Amino acid sequence: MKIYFSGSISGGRGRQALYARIIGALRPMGQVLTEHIGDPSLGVEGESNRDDRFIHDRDMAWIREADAVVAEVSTPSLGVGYEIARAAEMGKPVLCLRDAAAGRLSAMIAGCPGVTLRQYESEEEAIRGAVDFAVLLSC
Ligand code: 6IA
Repeated sequence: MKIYFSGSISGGRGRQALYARIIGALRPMGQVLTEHIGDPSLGVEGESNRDDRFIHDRDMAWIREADAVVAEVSTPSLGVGYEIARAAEMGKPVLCLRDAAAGRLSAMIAGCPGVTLRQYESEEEAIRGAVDFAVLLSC
């Protein structure tokens, strides 16, 4: 199974360590196409050696190729919201993980049919949510 993990870059890298933990937990379930999202050396400037069009087209191709999208939505990010919307439109299963203590989630994500929203109280719960989703899809 190919999984597209979506997490904030320009929106802020405060949850990068959690992204890395989720990606690490998903890795045994298949191929995570976006390992770089968890990379601590990737800052808010993103991949500065790539131009925007390259990044957009590559990421869209990966979403098309993916069997599922797992998005961490606690840090507001235009790019994450865009990826969720495009994936939902393609009919891909989309899981959104959200820290229950984070600010209000946009109704455009919380109310999007085709998006499964899972709130978590701890990082362990977030990781379990991602793994349960992948297990369910691989059955
Ligand atoms: O709006 P954000 O940057 O927070 O959006 C993050 C999401 O969009 C992630 O899930 C990525 O898959 C994708 N994305 C957005 N920007 C980049 C990027 N560099 N590199 C890789 N993925 C990205 C931006 C580089 C630019 C500042 C020159």
